[in-house]
Amino acid sequence: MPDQQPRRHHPQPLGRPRALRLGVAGPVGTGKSSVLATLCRELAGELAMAVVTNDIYTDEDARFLRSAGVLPTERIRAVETGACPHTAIRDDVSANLDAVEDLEEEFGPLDLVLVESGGDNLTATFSPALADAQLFCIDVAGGGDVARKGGPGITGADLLIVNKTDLAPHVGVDVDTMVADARSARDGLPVLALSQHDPASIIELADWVRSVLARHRDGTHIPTDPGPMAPHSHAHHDS
Ligand SMILES: Nc1nc2c(ncn2[C@@H]2O[C@H](COP(=O)(O)OP(=O)(O)OP(=O)(O)O)[C@@H](O)[C@H]2O)c(=O)[nH]1
Ligand SMILES: [Mg+2]
Repeated sequence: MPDQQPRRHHPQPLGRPRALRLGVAGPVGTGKSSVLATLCRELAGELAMAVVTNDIYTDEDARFLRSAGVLPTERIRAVETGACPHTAIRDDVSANLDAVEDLEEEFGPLDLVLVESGGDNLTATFSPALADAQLFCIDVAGGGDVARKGGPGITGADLLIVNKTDLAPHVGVDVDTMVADARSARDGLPVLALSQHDPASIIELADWVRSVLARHRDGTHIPTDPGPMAPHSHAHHDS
């Protein structure tokens, strides 16, 4: 039986909007959890934060973040989607919304809740019902032509990260070309070349989040939908 409980709504203190919910999506292994860990390291000293991770069958991402020691462990919740990762961030976001609201109730008022999507393909995006803003991660190790392949995350996410730029020389990718390709696919939306080994890029990432949070607070940030994934079907195995 699906849970029929009515959705709970937790009032915020007067004059304070609820936490900014920032989604992080992108293909498997592109560095989403590392981006979350970095944002916690950079921002937890100034913002009240919590994290929700999504894995298909495990809570591996949550365990990675807990062991990184970047936030108190109880502020990191795992949603086990048990299905295509995009389903839980796009089609039926109730498990994720419950996790976010539970964290807000227990530890609120919060400033920022980060939600990591399970690693999927190039077409997964967050529903605006779950994420106020979303960033999409691709990495140089996936090949220099990934940025040209498009898809709603690459073209429409609030921020596109071209990640692991430190690896570019080792995989024969020219970062400037990859970033230029990404920019031309995005019609003016921002692109960030990021590496865990490049402190300046980490500062830019944290500043971007601060700027979205400021716009969320003053009411000028309008959540936008990068668009749905391509039509697809799920195989059903009854036996
Ligand atoms: N060289 C390099 N490696 C990185 C960087 N960021 C992440 N990695 C490595 O890339 C691998 C995958 O990183 P994760 O952060 O787990 O990636 P993910 O997207 O969360 O992976 P899934 O949740 O499994 O889809 C790990 O071995 C990280 O250490 C980076 O900037 N440079
Ligand atoms: Mg991860």
